[in-house]
Amino acid sequence: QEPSARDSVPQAGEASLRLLRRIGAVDPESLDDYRAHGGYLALRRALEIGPAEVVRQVSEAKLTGRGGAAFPTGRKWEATAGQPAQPHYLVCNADESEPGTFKDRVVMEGDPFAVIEAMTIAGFATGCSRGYLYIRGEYPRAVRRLRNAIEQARERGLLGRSILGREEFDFDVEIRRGAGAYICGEETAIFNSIEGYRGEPRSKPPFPVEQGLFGKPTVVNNVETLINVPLILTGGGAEYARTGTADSTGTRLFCLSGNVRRPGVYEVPFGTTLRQLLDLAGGVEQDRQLRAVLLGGAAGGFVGPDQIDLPLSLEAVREAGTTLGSGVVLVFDDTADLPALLLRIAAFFRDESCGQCVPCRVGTVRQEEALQRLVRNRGDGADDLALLREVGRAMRDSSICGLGQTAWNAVESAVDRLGAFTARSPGTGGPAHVDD
Ligand code: L3W
Ligand code: SF4
Repeated sequence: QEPSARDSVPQAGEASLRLLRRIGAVDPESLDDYRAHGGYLALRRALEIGPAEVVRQVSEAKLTGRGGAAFPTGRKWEATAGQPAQPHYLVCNADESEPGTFKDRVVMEGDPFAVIEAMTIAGFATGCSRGYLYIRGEYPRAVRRLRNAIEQARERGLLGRSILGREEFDFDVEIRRGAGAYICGEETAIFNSIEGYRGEPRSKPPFPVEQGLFGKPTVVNNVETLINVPLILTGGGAEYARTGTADSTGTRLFCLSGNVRRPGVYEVPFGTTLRQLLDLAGGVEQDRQLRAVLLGGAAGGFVGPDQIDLPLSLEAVREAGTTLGSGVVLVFDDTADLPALLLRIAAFFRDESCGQCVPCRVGTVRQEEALQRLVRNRGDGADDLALLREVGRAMRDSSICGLGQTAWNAVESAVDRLGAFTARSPGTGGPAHVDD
């Protein structure tokens, strides 16, 4: 049975909820209820102030992308809006496939009209007449709710021609479903998938803002990034930027899972420490010792218990050599078998590599093989550790896309920060099971 959106939302800390404030409170199938909860005020405001001022407010808010790379949204929008080639397209990346990531699902299931309103504002600001919502195929409830939201918005003049009576503003949204490939969350692989080709990434540059979907200027934003925009417009960009830290403004949705007492999606201001976040979720299950936290997902990296007071801001995690990625906080207690976990991550990248470029196609296989040998030898393999580093660097430096560039991050952090092959976790017992 599918859990309801409400099941995934924490009870603790609700007073500070902004992005999640309507979830569980609004009827996700009713446009009237969405309006009764403040819906569509931001679109009206956008139409009043005009596209250039919307982009200015988003830049002033210092909004950054929430899909993993944290690129400044205002810069992306400005670049797209200024392109002479027509038409412009908007793509909402809802292919949420990073292991341990489920925040966008909660938003799409619990507050689908917010996603459609935010896409409409983004389309207005960047001069797009068409938006594609590329959604993970394994999210049937989210698809149903978004489809319903699109239909209701169309019926009420909030999508389609002359939105809210503005003759010059036509914008509509089409849903496209992914088919289970992780790589189809990469922005240019999405373009190929929508155009009917194999979901393989394209080389960048040119960046999508210049040549994206169907070769036209395209703005691609993650679901969580977009739903910040109505908040920015109703409160103002400067006011928005007062939450969080100087360089990481606003709140962030974190997906807590693993050995934590109350897993779920938690919304906290940037700069909240990892310890505070874990405390919100009730701490480590059964009061066991913390062994590690995977921050940012398989493409992110591990941090150890010595980094529990790390502030979760872009600048602090960068300094610590890691990333917030798509908001994954996967908690492992002292029974965790790290080598087995690394093997699982390596198998994931080997499976999901699209095979288009050599460093990633071959590197992900070599990485998994070296890890298998290390596990078999219980860490006694200096040659294999050196090989892992060499392969990891080659993947990072020369892969076409983020998958290959980040495929070594988690392994590197576990080797360097957690001593994955030198200090076995207490309670691990014998060597990890390996499938040859
Ligand atoms: C205009 C420039 N635009 C960069 C744009 C670019 C893209 C964005 C970031 O994502 C992350 C990784 C993992 N002019 C530009 C420009 N852009 N320079 O900015 O670009 P980039 O290339 O830094 O990163 P990316 O390849 O888009 C890599 C994460 O994605 N990841 C997995 C994510 C999974 C989820 C999920 O499940 N929800 O998000 C895998 O790699 O963390 O940091 O739009 O076009 N000069
Ligand atoms: Fe494909 Fe990997 Fe190359 Fe990306 S890095 S294009 S996933 S082979």
